Amino acid sequence: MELKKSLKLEVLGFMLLNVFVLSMARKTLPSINFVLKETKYTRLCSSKKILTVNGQFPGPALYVRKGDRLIVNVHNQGTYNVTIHWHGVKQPRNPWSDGPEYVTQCPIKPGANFSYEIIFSAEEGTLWWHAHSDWTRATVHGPIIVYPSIGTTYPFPKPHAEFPIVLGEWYKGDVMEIIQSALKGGGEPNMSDAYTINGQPGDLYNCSKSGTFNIMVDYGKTYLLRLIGAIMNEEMFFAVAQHNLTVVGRDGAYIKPIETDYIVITPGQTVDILLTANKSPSHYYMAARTYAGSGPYDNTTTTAIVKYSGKYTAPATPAFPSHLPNYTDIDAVTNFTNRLRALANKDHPIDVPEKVDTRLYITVSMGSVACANNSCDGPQGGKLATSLNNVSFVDPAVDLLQAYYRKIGGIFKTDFPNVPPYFFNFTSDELPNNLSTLLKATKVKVLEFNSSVEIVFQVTDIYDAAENHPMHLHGFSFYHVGSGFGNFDNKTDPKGYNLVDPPELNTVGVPSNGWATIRFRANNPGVWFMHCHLERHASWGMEMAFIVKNGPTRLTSIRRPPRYLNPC
Ligand SMILES: *[C@@H]1O[C@H](CO)[C@@H](O)[C@H](O)[C@H]1NC(C)=O
Ligand SMILES: *[C@@H]1O[C@H](CO)[C@@H](O)[C@H](O)[C@H]1NC(C)=O
Ligand SMILES: *[C@@H]1O[C@H](CO)[C@@H](O)[C@H](O)[C@H]1NC(C)=O
Ligand SMILES: *[C@@H]1O[C@H](CO)[C@@H](O)[C@H](O)[C@H]1NC(C)=O
Ligand SMILES: *[C@@H]1O[C@H](CO)[C@@H](O)[C@H](O)[C@H]1NC(C)=O
Ligand SMILES: *[C@@H]1O[C@H](CO)[C@@H](O)[C@H](O)[C@H]1NC(C)=O
Ligand SMILES: *[C@@H]1O[C@H](CO)[C@@H](O)[C@H](O)[C@H]1NC(C)=O
Ligand SMILES: *[C@@H]1O[C@H](CO)[C@@H](O)[C@H](O)[C@H]1NC(C)=O
Ligand SMILES: *[C@@H]1O[C@H](CO)[C@@H](O)[C@H](O)[C@H]1NC(C)=O
Ligand SMILES: *[C@@H]1O[C@H](CO)[C@@H](O)[C@H](O)[C@H]1NC(C)=O
Ligand SMILES: *[C@@H]1O[C@H](CO)[C@@H](O)[C@H](O)[C@H]1NC(C)=O
Ligand SMILES: *[C@@H]1O[C@H](CO)[C@@H](O)[C@H](O)[C@H]1NC(C)=O
Ligand SMILES: [Cu+2]
Repeated sequence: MELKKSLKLEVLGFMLLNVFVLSMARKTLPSINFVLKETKYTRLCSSKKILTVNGQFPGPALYVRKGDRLIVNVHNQGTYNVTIHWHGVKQPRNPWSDGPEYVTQCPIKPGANFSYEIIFSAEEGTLWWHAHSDWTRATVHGPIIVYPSIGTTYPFPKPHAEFPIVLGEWYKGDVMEIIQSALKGGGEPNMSDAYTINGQPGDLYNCSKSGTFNIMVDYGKTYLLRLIGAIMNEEMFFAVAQHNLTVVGRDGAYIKPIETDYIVITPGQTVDILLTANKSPSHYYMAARTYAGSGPYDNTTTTAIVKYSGKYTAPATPAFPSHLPNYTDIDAVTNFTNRLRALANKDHPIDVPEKVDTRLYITVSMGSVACANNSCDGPQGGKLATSLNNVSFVDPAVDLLQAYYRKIGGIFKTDFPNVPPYFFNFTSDELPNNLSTLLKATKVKVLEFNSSVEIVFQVTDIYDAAENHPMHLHGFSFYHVGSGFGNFDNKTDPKGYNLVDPPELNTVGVPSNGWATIRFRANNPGVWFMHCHLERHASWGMEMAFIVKNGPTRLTSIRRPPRYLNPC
């Protein structure tokens, strides 16, 4: 079959690379180019160069159908190392194209290239792609829209039209400098200066009015908003003035519809929302602001406008969503999260492991490392760090996948602990600082092929880290079977698990001062990263990787590597 042309369409402010792929046997896969380059953008009254894909911010949307495959040729014409991750795409047997640097590949250096083969399988709904190298993802990201396969349709009435809504974060400074200088000094990185909806901060910031993103709607019609959490460091609340929202999907899987007047989205998550235009024709703001724990946060609010078609006098200022929860409204987070249920019907069955082969209890912690003469900017003059079960991930010299596949010794250890090395009252208000020391190392957990795995994430309150940690697993989706506050109790808490219709996710918000349990079947051989999707936490080491062993046959084993791999 011949290469499908990349149709360029200007739709909704996105240059869409339209890659509808035919689901049939083929010799040549459809392919498109991603050219990474520095591009000048003006926001908040100032201009700067940002790293983009094909000059676009947010980057181009990929449109596919369930089960498709496609090639993305990435050419790095920028000045930083880069890799691209296809967030939420399971990539069966194909960790080679997953993307996290030093985990499944070495970086694509400036001037170099790499071809990713993206293999879709069970995913249906909204996903996204983003850079997975330092903080380049701040500007290098875009939607992935997975339509139902031919002959099937949505489990809800077909929407009249759809809009990707990418929530992002804008820094006046250079993002790479911000994280590099924070890592050097040991303190917190600079806060962002704005949040964005499809690249635009909106009317509540200076110099933004002309560029505010808007959607046109017809009275009586229903629209699908595909909300993407491309934010760097904060969870967000989102709402539309005077309109209720019906949530129908999360992370590329359907859920039982929920009617709500606000939603919560963490970095890494996606939410599919139906919006019915049934209010008086006018202009209405959609708005997003952060749910923040302790500490300083960017308290600005990003907006876009829902505009009804037809003749009417629009207000000078659109109505603002009065139900948008306030910054510290933890009940609003819990109430929303606890309502999510997998659709779990005949056409969209789920398969929650009931028996568990491998159980992990993982503490999610802040911490620090000592600095000569206590001269750094972190607590007690040390450097801020983070850990999972007290291990703070250190990038290896060669990517883990290559080291594993080619049996290169000395790159990683396989003794990532199954339980925290030390039990204490993890969520106590007063934790001694001597708990904050952690171990810097490159450790993985090896899983037997097809074993069923349960992970309980337990947040600790070291350094009073009252934050929700969005934990993201590559290579799988998992079932979120339960969560709660305080210390996980392994006798009573499992009794409350939902094993009937838990939501199927790739990123779970672990509540601050609490825990969350996930289950999945390790049926995808490869090397798969797991990390907090708050970018500063990941930079400080809140990361680990699984190695899932091959199964008994060729079709249950890792595919052969692509012909060209970037060297380290
Ligand atoms: C990609 O990089 C390889 C290795 O440097 C090179 O051989 C190849 O020509 C490059 N391809 C393109 C399209 O630039
Ligand atoms: C961080 O913020 C401080 C204070 O506004 C500023 O002086 C500094 O240049 C910023 N750092 C970077 C890397 O942008
Ligand atoms: C916008 O600019 C004005 C005038 O320079 C300033 O007083 C105001 O604080 C700015 N507002 C924001 C949100 O930055
Ligand atoms: C909107 O949803 C909320 C939460 O489910 C509900 O309490 C409220 O009645 C709904 N409002 C309208 C106008 O339907
Ligand atoms: C936002 O934070 C700034 C300090 O960074 C503070 O001056 C301002 O009052 C805060 N605004 C709101 C609405 O909380
Ligand atoms: C929202 O939260 C901020 C910070 O906690 C507080 O200062 C403000 O009064 C709150 N606003 C409302 C409307 O509750
Ligand atoms: C959360 O739910 C509880 C119990 O239903 C209710 O009392 C509370 O008002 C809700 N809070 C928010 C912020 O929705
Ligand atoms: C630490 O302090 C000692 C004595 O004041 C000094 O000699 C040494 O150079 C300092 N080291 C660093 C890394 O600043
Ligand atoms: C753990 O600490 C919390 C908060 O300080 C406290 O409420 C709880 O009782 C403690 N649990 C135990 C078992 O001591
Ligand atoms: C973490 O590991 C470090 C280094 O091995 C050790 O000193 C510390 O006590 C451990 N902390 C906890 C909370 O397990
Ligand atoms: C349950 O937790 C306790 C510590 O709170 C631990 O000693 C025990 O081994 C755990 N049991 C299981 C089955 O994991
Ligand atoms: C870019 O990647 C190469 C290969 O791993 C590495 O040697 C180099 O240090 C990286 N550059 C930066 C700035 O991280
Ligand atoms: Cu985190």
